Amino acid sequence: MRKKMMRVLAIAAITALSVVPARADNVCQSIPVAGDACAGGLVLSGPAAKSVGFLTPVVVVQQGGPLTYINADIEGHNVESCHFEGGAKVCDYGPDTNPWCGEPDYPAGKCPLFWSPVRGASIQQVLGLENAVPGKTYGFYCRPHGSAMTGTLVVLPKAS
Ligand SMILES: [Cu+2]
Repeated sequence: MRKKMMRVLAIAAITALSVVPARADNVCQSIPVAGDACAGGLVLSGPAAKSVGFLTPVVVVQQGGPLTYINADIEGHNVESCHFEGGAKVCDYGPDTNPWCGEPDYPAGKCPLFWSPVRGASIQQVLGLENAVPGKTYGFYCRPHGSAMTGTLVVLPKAS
Protein backbone atom coordinates (compact mmCIF):
# COMPACT_ATOMS: atom_id res chain seq x y z
CA MET A 1 0.00 0.00 0.00
CA ARG A 2 2.74 2.42 1.01
CA LYS A 3 4.84 1.43 -2.00
CA LYS A 4 1.92 2.06 -4.32
CA MET A 5 1.34 5.47 -2.76
CA MET A 6 5.02 6.37 -3.21
CA ARG A 7 4.80 5.37 -6.88
CA VAL A 8 1.71 7.53 -7.38
CA LEU A 9 3.48 10.46 -5.69
CA ALA A 10 6.58 9.97 -7.86
CA ILE A 11 4.50 9.96 -11.05
CA ALA A 12 2.64 13.07 -9.88
CA ALA A 13 5.94 14.85 -9.16
CA ILE A 14 7.39 13.96 -12.57
CA THR A 15 4.18 15.07 -14.28
CA ALA A 16 4.19 18.36 -12.39
CA LEU A 17 7.82 19.02 -13.33
CA SER A 18 7.24 18.33 -17.00
CA VAL A 19 4.11 20.49 -17.09
CA VAL A 20 5.68 23.65 -15.67
CA PRO A 21 7.72 24.77 -18.71
CA ALA A 22 4.81 24.04 -21.07
CA ARG A 23 2.54 26.08 -18.85
CA ALA A 24 4.98 29.00 -18.93
CA ASP A 25 5.03 28.90 -22.73
CA ASN A 26 1.25 28.77 -22.85
CA VAL A 27 0.97 31.78 -20.57
CA CYS A 28 3.31 33.73 -22.81
CA GLN A 29 1.34 32.84 -25.92
CA SER A 30 -2.06 33.55 -24.39
CA ILE A 31 -1.28 37.00 -22.98
CA PRO A 32 -1.20 39.83 -25.49
CA VAL A 33 2.22 41.20 -24.62
CA ALA A 34 3.32 44.19 -26.64
CA GLY A 35 6.32 43.86 -28.92
CA ASP A 36 8.68 40.94 -28.64
CA ALA A 37 8.62 40.62 -24.84
CA CYS A 38 7.93 36.90 -25.05
CA ALA A 39 10.67 36.36 -27.61
CA GLY A 40 13.26 36.39 -24.84
CA GLY A 41 13.36 34.72 -21.44
CA LEU A 42 10.33 34.41 -19.21
CA VAL A 43 10.11 34.36 -15.42
CA LEU A 44 6.70 33.39 -14.11
CA SER A 45 5.05 33.39 -10.71
CA GLY A 46 1.52 32.39 -9.80
CA PRO A 47 -0.83 32.44 -6.81
CA ALA A 48 0.78 31.96 -3.39
CA ALA A 49 4.21 32.57 -4.90
CA LYS A 50 5.71 33.44 -1.52
CA SER A 51 5.00 29.82 -0.52
CA VAL A 52 5.55 27.94 -3.79
CA GLY A 53 8.29 30.14 -5.28
CA PHE A 54 8.80 31.01 -8.93
CA LEU A 55 7.13 28.62 -11.40
CA THR A 56 10.21 28.94 -13.62
CA PRO A 57 13.17 28.14 -11.32
CA VAL A 58 15.64 28.03 -14.22
CA VAL A 59 15.45 30.63 -16.98
CA VAL A 60 17.61 31.08 -20.06
CA VAL A 61 18.11 34.49 -21.63
CA GLN A 62 20.36 36.08 -24.21
CA GLN A 63 22.85 38.67 -23.02
CA GLY A 64 20.98 41.98 -23.12
CA GLY A 65 17.55 40.34 -22.81
CA PRO A 66 14.69 40.73 -23.23
CA LEU A 67 13.61 39.04 -20.02
CA THR A 68 9.95 39.33 -19.12
CA TYR A 69 8.56 38.74 -15.65
CA ILE A 70 4.89 37.77 -15.53
CA ASN A 71 3.51 37.88 -12.02
CA ALA A 72 0.08 36.25 -11.92
CA ASP A 73 -0.13 36.65 -8.15
CA ILE A 74 -2.08 39.46 -6.47
CA GLU A 75 0.83 40.00 -4.08
CA GLY A 76 3.85 42.05 -5.18
CA HIS A 77 7.02 40.26 -6.29
CA ASN A 78 10.07 41.08 -8.38
CA VAL A 79 13.20 39.62 -9.97
CA GLU A 80 16.54 40.83 -8.64
CA SER A 81 20.15 39.64 -8.93
CA CYS A 82 20.59 38.21 -5.42
CA HIS A 83 20.64 34.68 -4.09
CA PHE A 84 21.62 32.80 -0.96
CA GLU A 85 24.77 30.84 -0.21
CA GLY A 86 24.81 28.98 3.09
CA GLY A 87 22.00 31.21 4.33
CA ALA A 88 23.85 34.43 3.48
CA LYS A 89 22.54 36.83 0.86
CA VAL A 90 24.89 37.28 -2.08
CA CYS A 91 24.16 39.82 -4.82
CA ASP A 92 25.58 40.56 -8.23
CA TYR A 93 25.89 44.31 -8.50
CA GLY A 94 25.89 46.54 -11.56
CA PRO A 95 26.71 50.16 -12.27
CA ASP A 96 25.24 52.82 -9.96
CA THR A 97 23.99 54.73 -13.00
CA ASN A 98 20.93 52.52 -13.61
CA PRO A 99 17.57 54.20 -12.93
CA TRP A 100 16.67 51.83 -10.07
CA CYS A 101 19.86 52.62 -8.14
CA GLY A 102 20.05 54.95 -5.17
CA GLU A 103 19.01 55.38 -1.55
CA PRO A 104 17.37 54.02 0.43
CA ASP A 105 17.14 50.58 -1.19
CA TYR A 106 20.27 50.49 -3.31
CA PRO A 107 23.12 52.66 -2.01
CA ALA A 108 26.25 53.26 -4.09
CA GLY A 109 28.07 50.04 -4.94
CA LYS A 110 25.06 47.91 -3.94
CA CYS A 111 22.80 48.30 -6.94
CA PRO A 112 21.53 45.02 -8.40
CA LEU A 113 22.90 44.03 -11.80
CA PHE A 114 19.41 43.19 -13.01
CA TRP A 115 16.11 44.22 -11.52
CA SER A 116 12.37 44.58 -11.97
CA PRO A 117 9.98 46.65 -9.83
CA VAL A 118 7.92 44.97 -7.08
CA ARG A 119 4.38 44.77 -8.47
CA GLY A 120 1.27 42.70 -7.97
CA ALA A 121 -0.31 40.95 -10.98
CA SER A 122 1.56 42.50 -13.90
CA ILE A 123 3.94 42.05 -16.77
CA GLN A 124 7.32 43.72 -16.22
CA GLN A 125 10.62 43.83 -18.04
CA VAL A 126 13.67 42.76 -16.05
CA LEU A 127 16.20 45.52 -16.71
CA GLY A 128 19.99 45.59 -16.68
CA LEU A 129 20.73 42.47 -18.72
CA GLU A 130 22.99 44.44 -21.06
CA ASN A 131 25.53 44.25 -18.20
CA ALA A 132 25.15 40.49 -17.67
CA VAL A 133 28.14 38.40 -18.74
CA PRO A 134 27.45 35.85 -21.49
CA GLY A 135 28.12 32.28 -20.35
CA LYS A 136 27.57 33.17 -16.72
CA THR A 137 24.83 31.84 -14.44
CA TYR A 138 23.24 34.21 -11.92
CA GLY A 139 21.00 33.56 -8.98
CA PHE A 140 17.90 35.69 -8.60
CA TYR A 141 15.33 36.24 -5.91
CA CYS A 142 12.23 38.21 -5.08
CA ARG A 143 13.25 41.08 -2.81
CA PRO A 144 10.18 40.96 -0.49
CA HIS A 145 10.33 37.18 -0.04
CA GLY A 146 14.04 36.40 -0.18
CA SER A 147 14.92 32.73 0.10
CA ALA A 148 11.26 31.70 -0.35
CA MET A 149 11.44 32.81 -4.00
CA THR A 150 14.67 32.07 -5.83
CA GLY A 151 15.76 31.01 -9.28
CA THR A 152 18.69 30.66 -11.64
CA LEU A 153 19.29 32.74 -14.75
CA VAL A 154 21.54 31.32 -17.46
CA VAL A 155 22.90 34.03 -19.78
CA LEU A 156 23.75 32.98 -23.32
CA PRO A 157 25.82 35.00 -25.79
CA LYS A 158 23.80 37.37 -27.92
CA ALA A 159 22.70 35.76 -31.18
CA SER A 160 24.46 37.44 -34.07
CU1 LIG B 1 7.86 37.56 -3.72
